[in-house]
Amino acid sequence: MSLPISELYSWVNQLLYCAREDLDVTFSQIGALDSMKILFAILTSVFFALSLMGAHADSTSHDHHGAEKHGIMVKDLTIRATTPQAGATAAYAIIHNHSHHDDILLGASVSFAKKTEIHEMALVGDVMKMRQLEDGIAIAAGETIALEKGGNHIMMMGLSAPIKLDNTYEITLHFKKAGMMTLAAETISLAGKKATHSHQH
Ligand SMILES: [Cu+2]
Repeated sequence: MSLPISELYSWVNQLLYCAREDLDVTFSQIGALDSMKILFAILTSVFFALSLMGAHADSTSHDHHGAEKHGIMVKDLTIRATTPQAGATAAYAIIHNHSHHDDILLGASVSFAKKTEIHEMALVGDVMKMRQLEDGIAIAAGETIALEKGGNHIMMMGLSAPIKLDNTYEITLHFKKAGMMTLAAETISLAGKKATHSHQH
């Protein structure tokens, strides 16, 4: 969108003409100073609108297992390799809300599992159990959340095949404001598995 100044100025004059018709004031009563003020106000709002359009442009950038969209930065997306028998696995990431408004990680989806959920770990009696976070995970403006071993995580159940170290897996994260983000996850080994929960769904 670009409007020549002359066009804007004739638009302002048109507005002033209408104002004169409606309010029965003469052009000279409105005065050159006021018309300059109106022109300045219009130019300001045009530039403001343009800068908003720029800020909200879909500026998705990709790097290694990370991406940014609408100010949501995802880093270190990893998925855990499985044994041939395992029917489920977990994925982890660091998510930073770089934007000026709160967002929510509503869920995730993958093509290689029947069901993908956001889980939390909770102490039930003296046993750590995981359960679904139905409302997702809120990420306030400026806040960083970690999906990590022993904490909140992305859970994929009903795997169509074991997760292998040398394969690449794409995970789509669903954010309330930022929308969908699809990233390639780094596959991590089963080593250190004792730090994770048992998969009993
Ligand atoms: Cu889980």
